[in-house]
Amino acid sequence: MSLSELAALLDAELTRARSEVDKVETATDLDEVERAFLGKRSAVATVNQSIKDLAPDERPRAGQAVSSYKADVTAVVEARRATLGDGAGQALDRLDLTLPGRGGGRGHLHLITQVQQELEDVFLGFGYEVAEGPEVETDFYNFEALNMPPAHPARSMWDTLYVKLGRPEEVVLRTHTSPVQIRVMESRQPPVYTVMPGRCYRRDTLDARHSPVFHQIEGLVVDTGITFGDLAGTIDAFTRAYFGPGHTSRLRPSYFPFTEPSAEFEVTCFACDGAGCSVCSKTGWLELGGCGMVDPNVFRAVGYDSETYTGFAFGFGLERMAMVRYGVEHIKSFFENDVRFLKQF
Ligand code: FA5
Repeated sequence: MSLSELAALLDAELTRARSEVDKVETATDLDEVERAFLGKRSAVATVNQSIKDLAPDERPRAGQAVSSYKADVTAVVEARRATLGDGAGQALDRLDLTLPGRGGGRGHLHLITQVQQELEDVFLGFGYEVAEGPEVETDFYNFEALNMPPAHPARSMWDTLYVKLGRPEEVVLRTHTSPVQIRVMESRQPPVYTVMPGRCYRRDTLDARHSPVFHQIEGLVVDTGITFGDLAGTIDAFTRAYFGPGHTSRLRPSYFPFTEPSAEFEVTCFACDGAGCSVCSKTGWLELGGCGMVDPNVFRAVGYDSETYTGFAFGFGLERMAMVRYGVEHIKSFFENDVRFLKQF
């Protein structure tokens, strides 16, 4: 190819490029035209290859012709690209809003919520109702009505967090769900068969079994002729319904100001099967909660006739239940919100 042929070819290509660029309607088509006139398989690429065959004194002019062709085609393409927009509009035009969405990875209820709902179901099956009460309580409901007048030494059983409201030490973050017992009894006359789940707060240092925030489920039964045998039978039925036949439980004598007699409810440690380990403080048993026969003073505080009615109450820790049932070794796992832990349940 001579220098003049080369120049004529590039002129013709530039004219063709202008007309093709004028016709395009989309950014994709424009990309294609650009490739056709400037890419590896374009006429200018062939021309470029043939420059070496020209006489040495012609080569610089041929090089200039190629450069000027490339600059002209690029300018034409860029001008058209500007009128077509930056491509975002094109992409938007192609967005099909009728397509189904991508899977959103839906979550599920937290393990403690699942445990709470399952326990509610067990007790609903026994004929109980479910009630709730406030997490910020007055001293009256958290302590006084539960047979702990001001300065009663038994208050020290609970490391309490006070709220700056009312008189000093009048408002507390409830240390247990037992104040809901009082609220339920104030609102109605016996018979009462109720469970009361909820969050509790104590100034407890975090360890494998204790957290400053945790959950309990309270139970209260008040009727005529209720005995400690009914309490023991209920706990036994509940243990079998919830943990299954492989678990044994025991009631160990204890003390609570609002029940008399009182007991601790314990199950065999899941981590060592009763042999004794760090999870159960080497006792082989894990304490799940307290229980007992409602003290007549509590009935008096709510205006129930303690000569006619007897009853029992219990309060269990939900995190402890979940630890036993699912083999969770540290209570902090429930609060860290590590998805790798949460999604297992
Ligand atoms: C009580 O809170 C009583 N109100 C229980 C009760 C109710 C007794 C009705 C009699 C009649 P206690 O302080 O032992 O008792 O707590 C009960 C359970 O709550 C414990 O066995 C444990 O399972 C759970 N619990 C208590 N403190 C914590 C904590 N810091 N972290 C996790 N769980 C806890």
